[in-house]
Amino acid sequence: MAQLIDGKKISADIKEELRLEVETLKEKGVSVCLAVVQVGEDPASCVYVRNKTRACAYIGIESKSYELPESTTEEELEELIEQLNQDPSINGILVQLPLPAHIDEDRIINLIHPSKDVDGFHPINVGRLWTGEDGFLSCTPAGIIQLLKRSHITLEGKECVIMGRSNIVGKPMAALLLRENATVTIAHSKTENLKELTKRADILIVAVRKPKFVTAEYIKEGAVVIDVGMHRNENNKLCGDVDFADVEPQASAITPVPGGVGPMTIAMLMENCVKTVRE
Ligand code: BQF
Repeated sequence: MAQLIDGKKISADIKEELRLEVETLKEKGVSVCLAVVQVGEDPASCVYVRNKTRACAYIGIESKSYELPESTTEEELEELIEQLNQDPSINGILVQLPLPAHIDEDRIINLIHPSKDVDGFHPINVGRLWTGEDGFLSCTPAGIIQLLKRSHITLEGKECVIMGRSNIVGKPMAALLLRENATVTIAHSKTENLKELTKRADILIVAVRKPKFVTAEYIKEGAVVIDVGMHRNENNKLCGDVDFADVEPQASAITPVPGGVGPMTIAMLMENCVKTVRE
């Protein structure tokens, strides 16, 4: 039986630590405010935004919601971002992705001031990550590092394989694992002999955006398996990129979906929000 890595519990621990820190900050007259910007009403995005504003409320972070219609132009969104950049009462800016197809995501990300970039997507923060300077970390990879550390899984010298090369998960995940002295390989859709590669992994991070893509054949006996996927099946049930029932007997530790990486993404967003006001 594999150890179940409980993201719900670990994220609750982190949120409790942050709640106490925010309480102390309030006594010193310091408050935190997050601007949450959503364009359109994609149902999944609505759930994610609600998770984020709820977490803010729990921790004592103020949140201001900006719900814009699907028809919002890029110029209108840019104007809002610039206004939030200038507003000293706003500490962090979160623009929920994906944006509608007529808006250039990269342009918007580049516009958010790096000091308010709590998603850690701005190229300045990406550069800081790769050079080892202090900055905002991409929430999902940062959450995965916390999951592993707080589960007492050592990273130093371990062979880590990341499946997926996105700017949001795969690439920053590689940087963070390197920082922990792991040996890192990124596999992607063009990788040859994929299973041979993934079977070498002591720690396999799966972010391929394909439901139940990874089966036992991809896994070395005793590997740690981290599932970043988030899909809804025919019965509206959540599942990941990993076929959990098939892989679990082969793994030494594994994250469930839901209750694995997802809650950690939210916890690390909260961490970044608090970081905006730390000394
Ligand atoms: C859980 C996200 C894909 C694309 C854009 C808790 C979340 C999810 C699951 C959540 C995600 C996924 C978020 C659980 C935010 C994670 O209990 O398992 C929380 O809210 N997430 C997002 O903002 O954008 C996404 C996945």
